[in-house]
Amino acid sequence: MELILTEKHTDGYSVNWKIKETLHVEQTKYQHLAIVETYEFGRALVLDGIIQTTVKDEYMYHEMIALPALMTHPNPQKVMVIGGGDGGTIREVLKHPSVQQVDLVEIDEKVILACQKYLPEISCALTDSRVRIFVEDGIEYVQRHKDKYDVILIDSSDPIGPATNLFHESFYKNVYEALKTDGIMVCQSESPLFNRELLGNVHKSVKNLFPITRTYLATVPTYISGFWSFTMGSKRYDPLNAEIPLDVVNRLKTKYYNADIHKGAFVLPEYVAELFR
Ligand code: AG3
Repeated sequence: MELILTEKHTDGYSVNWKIKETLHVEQTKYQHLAIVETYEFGRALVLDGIIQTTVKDEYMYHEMIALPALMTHPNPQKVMVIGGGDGGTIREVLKHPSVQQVDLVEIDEKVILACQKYLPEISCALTDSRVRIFVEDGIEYVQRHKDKYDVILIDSSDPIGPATNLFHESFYKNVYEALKTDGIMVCQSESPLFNRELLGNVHKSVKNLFPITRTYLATVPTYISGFWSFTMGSKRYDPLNAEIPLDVVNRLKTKYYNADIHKGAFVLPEYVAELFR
């Protein structure tokens, strides 16, 4: 019998994934969680029916949520990742030579446990001694920390379910305050084609708080529309002026990010640029 996962994006658009095997399924306190083995993209984490990451293309997303901010900041030492319980973002953060501590704040411990068991190539960095794991709501966690982090990365699922409030200006304000005076935040800000209003609102909210706001794009083939957006808020450093040290980039062993991508990712097609005018 053929196993199919139907990923429903809108009333008129779904994507069908042929599945070799379902490795894990559970209803957690927060969401429906599954780990499946797909034919085209290898193993995948699925939350509330939406593919969150696959072994074949995860590096495109994880490198691009983490490295532009880390390479913009001249000396990132203390980093927080909100969400991202699969560990992929943490793995990229830890590649940077100046990083000393990464705090992961993930609301759903079951995501961490399932990814540690079934997606070791993505979750491997979670056992690094520089990582501290807090199983907690990121909204509450940021409220208690002021002036502490160099970089904060918001690696959330879509703005439905447990991540809804991670897209609000009141949350970004707390993120702003948790950052040091020259800190940088990046949030994943969804598809620039399917979530236009949301992306426009995220950009506007970040711009209300941070002197430098930049949205950038990356291709992530398994996410809806293939293009994905990230929005950076920076208190001092502009990613467009970042001097990218080539010796550092080369040692990161990336498969997507490089110094040219760093510059090119911020070049926006008109259909995206017009959202911010
Ligand atoms: N975070 C972003 C997943 C968004 C997928 N949404 C969608 N396809 N509609 C994934 C977490 C990876 N660390």
